[in-house]
Amino acid sequence: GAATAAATAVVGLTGSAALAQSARITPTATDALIVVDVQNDFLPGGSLAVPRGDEVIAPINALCERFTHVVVTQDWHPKGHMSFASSHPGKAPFEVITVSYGNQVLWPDHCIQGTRGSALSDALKVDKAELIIRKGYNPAIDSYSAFVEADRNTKTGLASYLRERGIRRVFVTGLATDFCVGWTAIDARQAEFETILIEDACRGIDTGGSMARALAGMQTAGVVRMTSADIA
Ligand code: VGL
Ligand code: ZN
Repeated sequence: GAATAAATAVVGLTGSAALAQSARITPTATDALIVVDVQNDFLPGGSLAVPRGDEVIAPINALCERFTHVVVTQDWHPKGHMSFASSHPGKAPFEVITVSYGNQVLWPDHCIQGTRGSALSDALKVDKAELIIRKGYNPAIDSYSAFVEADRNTKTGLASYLRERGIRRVFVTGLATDFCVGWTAIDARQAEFETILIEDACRGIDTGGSMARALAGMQTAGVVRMTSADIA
């Protein structure tokens, strides 16, 4: 029906998977909202614009009011970063290459430290955020996840930060579902946080089957899917 179609449009689900059961949750002091990469370059007009990426802003702003603890992430690359196609002569954006830690998608230049494109959207109202964690600053390693860089070894410190602050459950939102949001959610599970993906507060890029892979990976990792209507 229409509800299923809407859910499918958001995260690319089909059939009964889109109707995964959920119960209402009231955020407590041991919960954190994680707002991933709502930066100008990932929004309409940006260099790596996520389709309908701007649609995450209203639900995230509303969620922010309901949570005591809010953490924001920023993709934060130096000029000439290895994830940029422009750093690999003859390569084009969205091609995939093999690097020391496995496959690397090549991207248009984006989120270069200190540029307008790397700034959080002006429309994002997350003033109460207690931490802004930056990632992807290592010139030779990409980092989709806010917990562990793409070498799957270098930690950002976020898990320890959250644990020291008594957080046990995280709610993940932002851009893009199939890259930074998905990897962040999977690594949150890896670090033993209860993890909820808020579907209407995410949008994906979907290149080379990335959306299906990310959703399967999240399911395997035990990420629960809800919508912001489930957060009372
Ligand atoms: C992202 C591609 C490259 C993201 C970051 O925020 O999902 N995607 N860098
Ligand atoms: Zn990036």
